[in-house]
Amino acid sequence: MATAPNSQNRFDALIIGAGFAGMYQLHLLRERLGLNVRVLEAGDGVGGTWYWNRYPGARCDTESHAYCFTFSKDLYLGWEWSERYPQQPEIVRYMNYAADKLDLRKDIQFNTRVSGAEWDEAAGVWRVRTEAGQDFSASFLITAVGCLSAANVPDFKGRDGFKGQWYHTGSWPHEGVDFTGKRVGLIGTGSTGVQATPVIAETAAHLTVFQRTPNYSVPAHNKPLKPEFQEWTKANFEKIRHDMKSTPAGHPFYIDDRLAVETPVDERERLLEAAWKVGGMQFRAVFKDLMLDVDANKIVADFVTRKIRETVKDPETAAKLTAFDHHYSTKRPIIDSQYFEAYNRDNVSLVDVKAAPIQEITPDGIRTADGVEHKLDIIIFATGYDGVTGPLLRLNIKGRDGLGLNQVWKDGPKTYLGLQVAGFPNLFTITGPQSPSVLTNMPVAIEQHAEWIADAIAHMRANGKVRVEPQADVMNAWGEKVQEAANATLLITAKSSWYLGANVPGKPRAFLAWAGGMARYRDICDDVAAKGYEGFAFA
Ligand code: NA7
Repeated sequence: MATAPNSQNRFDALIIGAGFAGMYQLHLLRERLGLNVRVLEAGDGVGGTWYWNRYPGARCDTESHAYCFTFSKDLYLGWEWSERYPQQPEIVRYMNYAADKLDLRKDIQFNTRVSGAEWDEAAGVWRVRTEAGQDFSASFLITAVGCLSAANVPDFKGRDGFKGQWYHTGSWPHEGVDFTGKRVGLIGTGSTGVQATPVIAETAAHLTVFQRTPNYSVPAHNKPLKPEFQEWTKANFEKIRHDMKSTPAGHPFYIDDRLAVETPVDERERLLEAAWKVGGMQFRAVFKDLMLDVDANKIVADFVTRKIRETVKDPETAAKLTAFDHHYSTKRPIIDSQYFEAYNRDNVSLVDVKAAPIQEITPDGIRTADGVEHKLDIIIFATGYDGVTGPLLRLNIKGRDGLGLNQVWKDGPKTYLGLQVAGFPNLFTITGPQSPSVLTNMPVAIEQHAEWIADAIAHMRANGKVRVEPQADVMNAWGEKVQEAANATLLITAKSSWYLGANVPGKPRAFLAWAGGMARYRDICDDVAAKGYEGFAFA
């Protein structure tokens, strides 16, 4: 029986966030289980990360036909993507389409930012507060806050005394920013900086990119989708869905079986050139040993480096852009549209802030350690996020006996399957730390988690259970498996990666995601459920 909502804002389940995760979880709990659910969302619309990330050039790196819900064929067939990689506005339109089609809005409370959540042991409910002072309670609390929603804004000396405007890309003004005639400084060359650079360069008087660590990037080869392709995706929905569920990263393509180290040089070159023409994330599928073997990785890294050097005309700039400190694809792989080409423009320059770090922000710009003051009208922080754990920690979650999540995670995240934490009954974390999350095509990871959570709650209700949390010892065992999975790949070698928490000063170093592949993870979770939710304690 579902609990009737009342004046105390009492629900069966509260979900925080109305991106892909919150939307699907709401749909499942409401339609499949008949629960009374409320979604609390800080923004005034659905979209999650895409609601906030409106910076110039914001675009998804997963191909559009695979960056969407696939739990419903009807939903899939009812939408048509226009480009190979969807731009931010198109994704938000898609999510509004899904929200309408599934009639989700009536159970989402917008403009509501959660400021704290505490488990009430006596009542067996979560008590949730909002910034506006509203109180809610629910048997289940499900976080759907995304992995990249807590902005990392470096606390540079003088930042607030800057006379111009500054923005973080993750909370971009909805009305946009006009760069015409402006001197723009962009700090950061991760996926965001790489996407924004060529677009800003088109209108700014001058764009200065401040690069700390260079990143490899391959061309996205974005293009409008032809009607024949759109028809093909509709006719092949089942196959696309099956492939997305069968591959390690949740994309609808398979990694080649060939080993780079065993492929003759000429053949290797031919394969790399062909993969370069395909571009995008699929480039990495060229060899099976790319992420496993340093020699194989070097073959691909050298190829990408050569391509960048061929593109960038100024040899000094090309050298700075290719002074890599990590193996190819061991930090979040980047795909671009004319990023390196942008450095051939007269109005774009690159400043190496590893050689001369940013010392302060002056009223007129940015001063680097070599004494140069770069005069600017606008500064853009494309400096990334306190990834994966950050969005959860800033919710101020307290479990049994007032135990803070920040205390349990002070040396890095501890979870069981990235889904639950001991001491925090009935709290589920969609795409939480130590689950595949950011190493996969997110909608695939989200659908799997939301379905597993709905099944677990259904199991509890069928068996008269009201509480679930992991047994204390299983978290350590899962943590070891997560570490082993990362150690088996080259991902663990990238010391400056946000996957390891290295980008946020003071953040404990721990590999934040399950690197053993989405398909294998799904099997592990299914197996746990089949064994009566092994490792979970019910009351
Ligand atoms: P990323 O990938 O974390 O990139 C942030 C960039 O900002 C990166 O180049 C950082 O250099 C740079 N950065 C961060 N702090 C500083 C300071 N203090 N000084 C100079 N430069 C700095 O974030 P994105 O937003 O690009 O991408 C996030 C994810 O969104 C992406 O991975 C996709 O999953 C989608 P660093 O490399 O740390 O030296």
